[in-house]
Amino acid sequence: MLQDEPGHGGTVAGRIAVLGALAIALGVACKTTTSGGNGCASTGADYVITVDNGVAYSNPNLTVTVGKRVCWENIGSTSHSVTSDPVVDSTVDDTSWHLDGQLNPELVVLYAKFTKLGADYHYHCRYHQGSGMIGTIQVR
Ligand SMILES: [Cu+2]
Repeated sequence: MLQDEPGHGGTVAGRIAVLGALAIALGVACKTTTSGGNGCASTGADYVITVDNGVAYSNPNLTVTVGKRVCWENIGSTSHSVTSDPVVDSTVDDTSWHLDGQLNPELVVLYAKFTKLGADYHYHCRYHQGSGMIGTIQVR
């Protein structure tokens, strides 16, 4: 399990940190690369979006209900990110949407604040946005 991996001491719960004064539920956790990636499974996420050595999220257009937890996991060896797009229209978008998670192969990114019914949460990869690596979470 995670706590046995050299160089990543501590418990899973200890590594899933709530960051920021606004209590945005962004967490990162180590995962065991030798087991094929159980990192997101260890977070209890409702949905898992994977990335690999390509330039696409596995499910770039995901629809969830309010309050679900989405976890991004890197199953390849190329670094990516999960980075929120700027909010364009505050009447339809969630102005609390701020996420910039580094998605290295040994990390997962968990976000659990999809709280605005009807909103679209747009995001991209900082490194591969120009290649079309974008995604949207729709809350319906
Ligand atoms: Cu990328």
